[in-house]
Amino acid sequence: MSTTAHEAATAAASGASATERFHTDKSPYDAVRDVPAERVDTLAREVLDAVHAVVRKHKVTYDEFNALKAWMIDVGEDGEWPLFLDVWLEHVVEEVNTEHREGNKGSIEGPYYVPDAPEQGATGTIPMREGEGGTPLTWTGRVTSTDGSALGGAKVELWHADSDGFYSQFAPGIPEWNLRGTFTTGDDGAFEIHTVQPAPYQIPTNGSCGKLIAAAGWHAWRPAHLHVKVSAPGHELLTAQLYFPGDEHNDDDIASAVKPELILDPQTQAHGTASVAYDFVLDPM
Ligand code: MBD
Ligand code: FE
Repeated sequence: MSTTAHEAATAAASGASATERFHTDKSPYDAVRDVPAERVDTLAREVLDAVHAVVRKHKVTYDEFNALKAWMIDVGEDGEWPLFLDVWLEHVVEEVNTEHREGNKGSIEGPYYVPDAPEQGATGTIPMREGEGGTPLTWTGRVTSTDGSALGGAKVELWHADSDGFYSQFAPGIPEWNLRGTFTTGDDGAFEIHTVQPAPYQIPTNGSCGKLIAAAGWHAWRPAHLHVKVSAPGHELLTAQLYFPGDEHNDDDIASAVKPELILDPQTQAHGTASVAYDFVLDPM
């Protein structure tokens, strides 16, 4: 895919927007203020030990060390630390924090979640533009607890890229809440969501993460995906992504965030639309 001027501007902006968003939505230092020094010491020391081992093993040169410094400065200036960490680290953090669960498998949040997307009820259409691109998709499902009981009033927050691979609030010229909505299950735990299928997604290639990808000879693709957060009182928050069968990047995701349990089985309907059933099972706290 060639990169047009519009796409370049968009990609550069999305990294910096993710940094701004992180500063406004999260209080990361509040969250870690109570981490004991002993724990910080262990983690920081073992990370450094692991890096030292790589330097020794590969006899890293001063040119390489200075290239790393320059690149890390760029990542900060580009605002791409959220992107870098979510693409190359978050999947393991997600893994170790959810391995006890009996309910649904989850996946990483990524850099583009925004809380408080507009409420659409149990059955509704996600906010979208007139003539929004992409195959229309009807998704029916239920939210239950691990004991099988229906979770009425559960929230299903859905956000995803448009058919050009862009996220509202992180790319210019898209209405604020486009393809972002909050659905609330009925008493039976059921929901019905109308949206469009997103396109495969290329992480921004013109910033410092893109420089790393190009320098290493990697690719920048994620398979097409729907992001969700599913929550209900007394239950652990589920953050997940859902994927589409046959996507060539399901086995080769730059963010390593695909699990077989998260691949949908959509059925093509008359008029080329698609429908899919996918339920969520939440673990009690
Ligand atoms: C995305 O859309 C995404 O979901 C992740 C994990 C990283 C970069 C862009
Ligand atoms: Fe995404």
